Formats: sequence, C-alpha cells, structure tokens
Amino acid sequence: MNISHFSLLNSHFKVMDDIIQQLLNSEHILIASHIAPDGDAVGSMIAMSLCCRALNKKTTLYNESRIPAVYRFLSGAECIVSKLEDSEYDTAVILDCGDFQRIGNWKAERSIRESEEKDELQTRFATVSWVLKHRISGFEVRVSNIINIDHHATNTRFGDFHIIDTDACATAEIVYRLIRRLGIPMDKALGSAIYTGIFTDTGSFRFSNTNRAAFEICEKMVSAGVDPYTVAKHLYGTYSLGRIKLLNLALDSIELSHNGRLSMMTVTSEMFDETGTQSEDTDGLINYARWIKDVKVAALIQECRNGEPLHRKNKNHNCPSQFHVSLRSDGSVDVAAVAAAFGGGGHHTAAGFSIEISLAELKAELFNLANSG
Ligand SMILES: [Mn+2]
Repeated sequence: MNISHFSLLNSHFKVMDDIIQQLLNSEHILIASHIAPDGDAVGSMIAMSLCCRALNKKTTLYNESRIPAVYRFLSGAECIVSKLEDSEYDTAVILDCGDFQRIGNWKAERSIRESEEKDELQTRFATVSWVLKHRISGFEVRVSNIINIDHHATNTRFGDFHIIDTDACATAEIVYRLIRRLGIPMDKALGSAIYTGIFTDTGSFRFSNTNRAAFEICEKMVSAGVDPYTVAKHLYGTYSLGRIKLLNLALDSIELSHNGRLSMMTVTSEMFDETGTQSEDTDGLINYARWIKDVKVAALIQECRNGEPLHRKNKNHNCPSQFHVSLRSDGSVDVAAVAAAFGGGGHHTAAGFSIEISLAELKAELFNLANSG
C-alpha cells in the first residue's frame, strides 16, 4: 500500500468515525431512501435501522413510495412508513440518493434556531439544523444533521456528513462497512438486508459494478444464516401474472436506432392499466433491451406520475405527459452524462432522468442522440 492509498484509507475511516460519533450522539434517527426503491434502497434502509437499533437508538424508516412486494419478505420492511408528519430527529441518514430530491416531494432548508439560555457574554447559542418541508402535505421535519451515504458518481454531496464511494457495488456495501466498524454482530435479518442490496444492485453478480467485496460480503452474510435460494426465490420467483404480461408488452415495444446502438423500450399508462401493474413491476425490464447484440445503450421509457401509473385521458402520444427514463450502457457510453443533460443522474453504466414531454418527442430526442453519437 503506498502513502496516498494509506491517507485515503485514513480519511475514509475518519469520515466513518465522524458518522459513528454522530449516530452515537443521536437519540432518534430518521432513515430514508429514494422513491421507487430498489433492493439496494430497501436493503440499506433496513440494515441501517437494525444497526441503529443495536446501538439502542429509536429509528423511523421513511420511503415516499410503496415498498415493492418482492422486498417485503425482509424483516423490517413492515416498519417503513410512507408519510411523515411534523416531527424532529437528531439525525437523518439518506441512503442511495444521488441528490436530495430523490427522496421525493421534499425541500431542504437550513434553519438557525437560538437557544433560550444565554452564555456568560449574554449571547444566545445558535443551533443550525435542517427543515425538510413536504411540498404536498406541508408537514415539516426538523433534522439536526444529515448523513449522506451513497455510491452514485453524480452525488451532489448534500448534507453534513458524506460517504460517497463510487467503487462500492451498492450502498449496502458501505452500510456493511459501517456495521463492521461498529462491531455489531451479524445475524440473519441484517445479513438478508445487506445480501439483498448487493445481490440486486449487481444484477445477481452480473453487472460491471460486481466487485470482490460483493462476493466477500455475501459469503459472510451466508455464513450469518442467509439462504441464497430463499432470497432469490422472493426476488425473482414471486411475480404476478400481470407482471409477466407487462413483460410481454414491453418486449413488443422494443425499437432500435438506425445504427443499432440504442434500444428503446416503452411502458405506457395503458400498458399498466391493461395488465393491472404499476411502476414497481418494470424493475429489471430494461435488461432485455440491453441484452440485444451490438446495443451500447438501452433506454426504458416509463410513463408515470409520482411513481404511480398516470391515468391520462388523452391517449394521444403527441400530448405531453410525465416520463421516467432509465438508461443502461455496456460501459462504452457514459449514461450518467446523458442523464445529467436531462437533469437526472446516476452511474457511468446506469442512470435515469424524469421529463415532461410528449412520447413522440422524447423518442425522437433519444434516437437523435444515438444516431449522432
Ligand atoms: Mn444502489
């Protein structure tokens, strides 16, 4: 190990120890992750809450979206709430979110509060904290500190403490390191949450982010009692008939750009209606578009409104609607940069953005990009 590696490692541990100190100093901890949560979001949240509970902390788990059915086997998933009323926390741990907006309809503001008491110089103590305001319900959540733990390259470094490790295969990998540094014993519940985060974010150890740590950590989780078959069965073997029918419609929607480098899959609100599915059922669909030979980038266009299918009266595809676009690349194209150009973000090989536009225009823009680059 050379000096620069050593100092990098040292600063990593310093940040981790600062975060540990912050957690230890807190009584009530809010744990949140992004809307339309994936296995890493849910797994990291649950692992983090079990970690905080092992430290005798009170935790509140929040996700604005419904937790997809496939993740509800994780013990602790039932504790995740989708509404927060006026409340106060010492710390908020935000997991797997490249920017603050990913947690949903919240806006964060700095607030300065003066204490009632004065010191010897007759000045009041001022404490700086965060006020998180929900744009729709108007509820206000006060948080003294925000801890931002993530592995997205586009992370905006919001909050007071950050561990942004783009080499981590999943946010669950970073949460695992935190738990190990705290010396908290691993058990089946904690292990299942971490295993699920790593297993799903690496596409079952197939994606380019699959690293040594993925196998090392998952081996430890299996030793702690996690049964890989049980986890896989829950994640991939409990699909509804509607989901399989949606897969059929989505496969049928695939279009290729002229040069064959971009494949595009579209899921409209009519398809959700027809199959009785919702946005969580599109999870993993994009891989089919990416697995086509010679395709460099795959795009999944999904019509939505607040993470739920939109019931659009006007079925005309020239009429603007709200879409979420997921992008996956084979590594030769930086899709995080593409997504950023549309106001989104993500990783080099997996990114996304939301946009209000007509479906016809959106497709034309994406095809233009593919045929020009
Ligand atoms: Mn992740």
